[in-house]
Order: sequence, then C-alpha cells, then structure tokens
Amino acid sequence: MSKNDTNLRIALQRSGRLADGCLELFKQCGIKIRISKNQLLTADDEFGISFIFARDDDIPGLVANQVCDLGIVGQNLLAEYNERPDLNQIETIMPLGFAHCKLSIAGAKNNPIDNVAKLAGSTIATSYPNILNIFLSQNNITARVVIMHGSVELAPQIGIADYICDLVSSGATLAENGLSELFKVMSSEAVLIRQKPQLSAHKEQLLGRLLLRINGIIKAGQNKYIMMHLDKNKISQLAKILPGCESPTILDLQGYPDKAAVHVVAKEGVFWHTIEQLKGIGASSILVMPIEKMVL
Ligand code: PRT
Ligand code: ZN
Repeated sequence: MSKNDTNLRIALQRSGRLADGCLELFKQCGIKIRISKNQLLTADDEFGISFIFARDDDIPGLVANQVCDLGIVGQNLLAEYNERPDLNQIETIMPLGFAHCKLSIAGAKNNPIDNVAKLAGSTIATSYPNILNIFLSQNNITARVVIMHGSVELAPQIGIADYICDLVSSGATLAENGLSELFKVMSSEAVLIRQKPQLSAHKEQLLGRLLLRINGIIKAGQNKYIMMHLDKNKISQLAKILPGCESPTILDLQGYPDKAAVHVVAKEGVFWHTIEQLKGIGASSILVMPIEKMVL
C-alpha cells in the first residue's frame, strides 16, 4: 500500500476566504503544506496527511463520497446543502474559529424595515435559496426568491430584487452598495467535517492526533495566561472577576509576606474593564499573555 492510501485525506478550499485560515491552522498544528500554483494535491507524509485542494462547493461531496476523509467548509454551505441526500454521509466534528460571517437580509439604506413581515410580496436575490426559503417559511412570509451566483449586492441597484440575502463579514460591501443589514438569518464559521463511516484504525489514530492539536490551538486562542501580584486575602475574589478560572497557582513573593504572585488561566475574554476590576482589588504587576498551545 502506498503512503497516500494510508494518509488521512483532507479537502481544503484552493483559494478564497477559507484558504488562508486553513493554511494557518495546519501551520500551527506543525503540519507542513507545501503548495505551488495549480497544484491540487500535497502531502505531509511525516504526519501522514494528504491535502486535496478544491472549490469549497465540492468539498462536502468529496467527503460524502469518501474521496476525502475530512474537509473544511463554512457552516453556511452545509446548511444550504442540508437536503442533499448524499450529505447525510458527513458529520461536523468541530467549529474552527475562523471565516466568521453572517448570512443576512439587506436592503436599501434609505428605506429600512424593522419587521420581517414587511418582506412579504418582495423579491429577494441570493446564492442561498434553500436557507432563505426555510427562513421565509418559518416566518410565514411569501416572497419571490431569485438565485444569483455572484454580485448579489448589485441586485437592488439594477432592479433585479428589492432585497438581498448574502454573506456579510465587515459589512463594507453592503455599505459600498448603499445597503444596510436588516435581519440575520444565520451565523457561520469554518467547520471540520468528516465522513460518517468509521475510518481504518490507522486513520482514526491519525485523526485523534490531529484533533488533539487542533483542540490545543483553539483552546489556546480562547484562553489567556494572567500573572499578577495580589494580597493573599483577596485571592478568593478572583473567581468573580475571572469566571471559570480554577486553582490559581500561588507563589510567595520574597519580602512581602501578605502578598503572592498569582498565575491563572482565564477562560473568558480579558478586557480592559477586567484589568480595571483586578486593579480594584489591589492587583499590581498584571501581565496578560497569549497561550500558544493548550493540552489538558
Ligand atoms: O472558489 P470557491 O467556490 O472555492 O469560493 P467561493 O467564491 O464560493 O467562496 P469564498 O471564498 O468567497 O467564501 C468561502 C466561505 O468563506 C464562505 O462560504 C463563508 O463560509 C466564508 N466567508 C467568510 C465569506 C465571507 N466571510 C464573506 N465576507 N464568504 C463570502 N464573503 C463575501 C460577502 O458576501 C461579501 O460579498 O465577501 C464579501 C465581502 O464581505 P464584507 O462584508 O467584509 O464586505
Ligand atoms: Zn464556492
């Protein structure tokens, strides 16, 4: 059996808004992706993983048909393909924390509406007809859905539709086209998907190793390491300011018997107001540091 048969095969978007995030994720996992222009396949045989580069639209099918074991796509795409019978052969392993966006209904900035019911009787242009139709029927709205595969944001200007239902991240594209976001239909981010049937024992073991690394990176991104000096009798108040922080490490500070150096992993966001609260209970020498990897 060649190495490529035993490698875990993962489908990634070749170029586009998911591609950079995927490359960065695997780089952080210590897995090399060497890719030159026009190349459709590359492997890190040391880890035992092969990458197949494709259009994002083809990735769910590649995984469902077992051409690839894993893939990375946006949740929006999976939701749109929800009814495709072959796709009941895939399952989502985990969200990956990048390519965040929303699928939203937008309309002319100068004619805002505040109630979804007012969409009734209108024409809405979108590349996501299935998700939009579900949203409309959940809200008991009858509207005409026009399918467009690109430049959806131009539809109101050129008179094709009254509203659009499209992906939004920064909102700059809507603003440039005189549109404003009206109703959020769904949120989305990149997710790791796999084929449902059990992989070979060897591939399941590779997948386990990969997931340990990905989890380590995602957890690390969500957590911060905080060090501070604090009066020993104030340590019990930390839990209120930094919820989720368990068992801080307490170290003696030479020459200051009433104070300690406290090290703690904060599981929730550490904002300026968090630091102000820490100062409020007398903390000093506060350091907030990113965590590179976190394996529990
Ligand atoms: O060629 P291929 O078929 O692989 O790519 P594609 O052109 O179909 O997809 P691509 O690369 O545009 O998007 C891939 C995935 O990235 C989407 O399915 C989403 O899951 C995710 N994603 C995240 C986005 C955006 N953010 C996003 N902003 N996809 C598209 N956009 C569009 C948006 O519709 C707008 O037109 O980008 C434009 C700029 O957005 P603003 O709001 O930042 O101006
Ligand atoms: Zn696409």
